[in-house]
Amino acid sequence: MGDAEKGLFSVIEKLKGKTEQELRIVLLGLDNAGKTTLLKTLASEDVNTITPTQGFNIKSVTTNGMKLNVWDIGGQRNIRTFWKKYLENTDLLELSELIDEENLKGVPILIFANKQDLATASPASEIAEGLNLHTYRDHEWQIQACSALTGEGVQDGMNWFCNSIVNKKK
Ligand SMILES: Nc1nc2c(ncn2[C@@H]2O[C@H](COP(=O)(O)OP(=O)(O)OP(=O)(O)O)[C@@H](O)[C@H]2O)c(=O)[nH]1
Ligand SMILES: [Mg+2]
Repeated sequence: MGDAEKGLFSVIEKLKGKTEQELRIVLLGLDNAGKTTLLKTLASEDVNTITPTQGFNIKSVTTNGMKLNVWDIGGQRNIRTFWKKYLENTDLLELSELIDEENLKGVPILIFANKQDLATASPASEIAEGLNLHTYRDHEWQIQACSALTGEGVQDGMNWFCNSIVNKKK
């Protein structure tokens, strides 16, 4: 392929928005849960100047040889009605409420039990029980204790996700 063709090829791939190793992740959760902090930690950015998200943020991060396009959608009540709009072609969803969405068939679910650096944080096991995760039969799921602020547990969660995608493709 010549340079011009390569350039065109990469533009087409970008327009298609998805190559084999490029995945789309949607991060959902209540306001103040720490989604934007998590996203910034994943992207190795400063987490000290974050304000509530009024719409959404998108960042691309590369991990485990995969390009992850992560959508971080504001969790305030008035924004939650728009969540479903973001769910087409999604490779990962965080949040149980939308589990039966047709667009999310077979999508693995990773739940971050965030803020574990706080003494008052609920343990992951309690959250798993509260969300009835054991009743989910149609999605692979995992709960990961983490602190988006310190980064602890964040990479473990992403490793699980990347492995589950790789295993699905086998
Ligand atoms: N102690 C502690 N605080 C955290 C952690 N993650 C986020 N926070 C704090 O929680 C607050 C809310 O974090 P955000 O990342 O803005 O939360 P969000 O889920 O994006 O909120 P919305 O955009 O409103 O949906 C901020 O003050 C963060 O510093 C964590 O792991 N530990
Ligand atoms: Mg936010």
